[in-house]
Amino acid sequence: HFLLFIHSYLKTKLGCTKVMSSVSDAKDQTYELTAAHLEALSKIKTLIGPSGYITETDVMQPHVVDWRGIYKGRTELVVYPKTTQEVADIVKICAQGVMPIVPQGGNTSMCGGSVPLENSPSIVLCLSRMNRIRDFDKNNYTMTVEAGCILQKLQQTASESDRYFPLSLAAEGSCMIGGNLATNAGGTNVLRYGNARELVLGVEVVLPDGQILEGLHALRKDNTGYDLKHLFLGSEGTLGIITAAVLKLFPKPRGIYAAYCAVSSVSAAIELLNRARTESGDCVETFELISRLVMDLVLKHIPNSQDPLGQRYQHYVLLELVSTTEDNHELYNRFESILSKAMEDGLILDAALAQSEDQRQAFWSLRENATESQKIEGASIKHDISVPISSIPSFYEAAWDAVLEVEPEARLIAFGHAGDGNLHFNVAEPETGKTEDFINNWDRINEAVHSTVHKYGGSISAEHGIGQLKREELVHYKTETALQVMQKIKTALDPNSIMNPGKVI
Ligand code: FAD
Ligand code: 2HG
Ligand code: ZN
Repeated sequence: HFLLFIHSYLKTKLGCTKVMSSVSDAKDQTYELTAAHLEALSKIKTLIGPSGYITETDVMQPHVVDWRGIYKGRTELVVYPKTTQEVADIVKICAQGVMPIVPQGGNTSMCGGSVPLENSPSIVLCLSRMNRIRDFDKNNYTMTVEAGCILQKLQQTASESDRYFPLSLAAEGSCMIGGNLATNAGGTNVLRYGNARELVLGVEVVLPDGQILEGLHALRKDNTGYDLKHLFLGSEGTLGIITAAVLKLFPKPRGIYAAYCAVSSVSAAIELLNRARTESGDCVETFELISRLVMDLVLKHIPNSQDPLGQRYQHYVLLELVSTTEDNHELYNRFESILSKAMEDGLILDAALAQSEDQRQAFWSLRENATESQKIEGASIKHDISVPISSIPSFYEAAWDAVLEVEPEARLIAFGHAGDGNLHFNVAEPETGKTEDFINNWDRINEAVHSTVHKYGGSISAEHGIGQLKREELVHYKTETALQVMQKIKTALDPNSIMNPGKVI
């Protein structure tokens, strides 16, 4: 029911989704294909051959519906190129026929960026078959990979050669590196290693006219003019298609220690972060805040989940320290003393320090299943926000007060990367189930959270991007000048707007 209301809400508001009807229903088609479109489709089919594309509506379904089940688009064809040259040839055909292209990786976007619109023609270009590791240079601490490599596979490849690729997020088993780079993904290790943008030395991109921009440089220093790769990192497929990238690797950690801590308040959590960073010699790899409702949902919906602490608390932190040296007892002992001191000082109310890899994984399962369990509970109005780390406690309070003014019975599902100043400040409908009223308040709830974010100098999209979900809101929170510069870049590279139209700007 919740999704049904979201569909109808978005349909009324944006005119771009369907209310539970089949996307294949021809009579619902709201656009017509031109002769140029038909020619482009036919040329793509001939170029790639029958094993490289699909057109059957039911088989294409997973490519046109987003992970959250909010956006349902339609497409004429899904194509799976195997090489950069094939991508370039497809894009050239599309440029000639002015046929829009939606680049797609694992389709785990949180903001409807990876699925086509419902009311305009497009093809989906899925990178999943471009999944080779082209080069692994252990001594240069780099690997050159194709866009369709699954993130988890890249982490494993690095690890097998005693190296570390630190990008990590709950969707890592299905998201692809091209999608990670196109969204400048964050995840749980940003505090120590930076977000996806900071893990890239070079990219290869197919531009909207079909030219290949060769930029697979494995250099840590290169100041030869504008650094073009940054245009494409975080551009959500609106400026070109990333086909390959050179990724930075790091020494593999020798010891990882995880603690699940109940903290006395959000501000105690931030004080704990400060202490952990300074007192560990800046060895904090992860600092994730988890509110009680998140724990409740995971315990309710995810089999075999267990609360590591005996009692209920309001806020938790999953804190990890890493050591890159073999002898890591010293760090473990320091971790224990940081925790006991924080307990003496009332910052921590209770804590469990993982004694085995299984225990550590069990802690992570509580955190990583936050999104999945929310989905099972009935979706929520998500706010992927960031503010300066020091402002998190006062932001948290102010934003929640503002939401309660709109919907006094709303439930707060707050969690995420507090160590980066990034919270998933998600608002769930009241338990009493006034779904329709709640959804009708969508704009007001967004406004309550986002205007508070703005007041604290924050961002309305810390890591998920803009996609379709926040496109309308972006104009309220970016300056006129910034929007103009973005538009100029878009027009310069993609004058016919064939790259992922209807997304970002
Ligand atoms: P897709 O969803 O397929 O695409 C995302 C965007 O990139 C789209 O706009 C698409 O058009 C574009 N794109 C895809 N591939 C290319 C390409 N090769 N070239 C150009 N454009 C391309 N995100 C975070 O940042 N941090 C998290 O912690 C996090 N956790 C998540 C947890 C769960 C359970 C889920 C479902 C999602 C999570 N996400 C998170 C969001 C999502 O996983 C990331 O945005 C991810 O980087 C998207 O990768 P993907 O391969 O699925 O890309
Ligand atoms: C995470 O950190 C993701 O797990 C998803 O960014 C956040 O569900 C969400 O809002
Ligand atoms: Zn996140």
